[in-house]
Amino acid sequence: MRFLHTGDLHIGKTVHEFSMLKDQSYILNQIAEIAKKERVDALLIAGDVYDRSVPPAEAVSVFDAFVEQIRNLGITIYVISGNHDSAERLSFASGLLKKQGLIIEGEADGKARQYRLSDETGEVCLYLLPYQKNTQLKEALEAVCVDENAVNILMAHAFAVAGSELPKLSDSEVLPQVGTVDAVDVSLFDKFDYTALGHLHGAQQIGTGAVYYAGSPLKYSFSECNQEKSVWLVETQGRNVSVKRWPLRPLHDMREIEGELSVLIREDIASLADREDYLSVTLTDREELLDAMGSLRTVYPNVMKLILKKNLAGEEMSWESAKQAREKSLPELFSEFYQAVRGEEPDEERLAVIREASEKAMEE
Ligand SMILES: [Mn+2]
Repeated sequence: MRFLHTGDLHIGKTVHEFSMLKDQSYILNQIAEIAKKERVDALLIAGDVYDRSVPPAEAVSVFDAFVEQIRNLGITIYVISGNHDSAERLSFASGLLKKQGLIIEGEADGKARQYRLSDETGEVCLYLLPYQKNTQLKEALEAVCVDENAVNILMAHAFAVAGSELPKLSDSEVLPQVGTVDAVDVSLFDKFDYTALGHLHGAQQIGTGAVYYAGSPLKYSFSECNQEKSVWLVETQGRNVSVKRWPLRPLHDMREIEGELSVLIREDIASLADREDYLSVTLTDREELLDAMGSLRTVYPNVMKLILKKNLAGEEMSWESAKQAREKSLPELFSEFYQAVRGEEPDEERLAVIREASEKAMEE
């Protein structure tokens, strides 16, 4: 049998105030294309369907269109809740939907739900474990009695590590834990032939067994700039399991660029890559810039983040100059500030107002 493993869709997420809905629709469509091309039997969605427990209406519509598209291909869908989902809301009408080939396991009750699938290639036992506390998760896993005559596949939403080795982490995961204290060890999954995990946003294998994170289908933070997003194609044949990576191509990629404003907005520079990519721009200019974001966005409409290199740590005022600043009078400091912001000396009228205010302050 053939499965497609994805997760951490985070439908409805905004990144630096940009809605990702169009990008999400686009990438879900691509996942449906892959599912169709590979003629998979089932789609596994390993939690964090939505970004919030109360998703915006548009996000629900996007997911609704996606499940319909997949079901129209005759593919069964298995979904578990992640830490971002509301288990109850996600489970709405799940009893009815089950009969329609959309299986949603939202509510954690310390037990793994078991589904049995079979065709001419053999039997598969699928265990679904919605997001829950580690103690419950461990108990549920220990209680699972795998079928030695079938391929045993587990789907869970958890933070798994192999020994003391820290997995690849991203900024968009919002992990409440630090280090590996709250993680579960990968050895817990030893009895399964494939473990389809959700929670971490970088696609990766944990340890040396068949334990895989699908990762989010899109880059949701600049810490994921260099990740390649993908889905896993899992094929079972008798008691054997093979895993293949299918890369995803986003509508807009996420990149970081750095340089002087005047250079970055040059036509020959901007045309080197897709200018509609989501960008984090670091400007190296030393002088003050008026409306740098506005200038950048005329060339790169999707600038998400602007960093001024001269404001970065290491360029802070030294103790010497801080002391000098303290010894300066208020009108002197105002003149310097005005000069820095406006590029010219303040006029006499403005200075008079500051002098007056300064003298008043001294009197009090
Ligand atoms: Mn997630």
